[in-house]
Amino acid sequence: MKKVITYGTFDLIHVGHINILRRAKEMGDYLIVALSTDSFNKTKKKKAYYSYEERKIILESIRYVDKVIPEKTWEQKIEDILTYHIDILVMGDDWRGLFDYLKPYCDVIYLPRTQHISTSKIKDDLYEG
Ligand code: C2G
Repeated sequence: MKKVITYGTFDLIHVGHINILRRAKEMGDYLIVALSTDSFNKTKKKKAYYSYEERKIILESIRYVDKVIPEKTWEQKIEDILTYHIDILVMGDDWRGLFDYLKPYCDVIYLPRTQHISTSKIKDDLYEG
């Protein structure tokens, strides 16, 4: 069984998130999403609209997602890859190169981001009313 992992905040789920989850799942048989906790979001200077628990419920309802684990630190990725026997790490290409240090442990693939959509764009568009 080929196991894939991806990391993120996944707040206000949108088509860009679904596209990365679908493509990540298509690369294997089992997809784990390491979901940024509310406190880890603080270190990322992000404030999610939905709490970790709400974002977890939403992700677990998506057909491509097989398991959701908490992302608490930048440093947990090697341990996650070893613990869950991960074959492929998939991220959007805004992260290109930043996870290459994981190549000794698993394949690292960066996929093109979905254009013209982001959680911050949604917030900005709503704010403009
Ligand atoms: N994404 C995408 N297209 C978009 C928006 C997001 O492909 N239009 C991808 C991102 O590249 C990322 C994933 O969706 O791979 C989740 O995006 P975020 O929730 O913004 O996650 P991020 O803050 O990038 O967290 O340790 C890694 C970090 O936790 C990644």
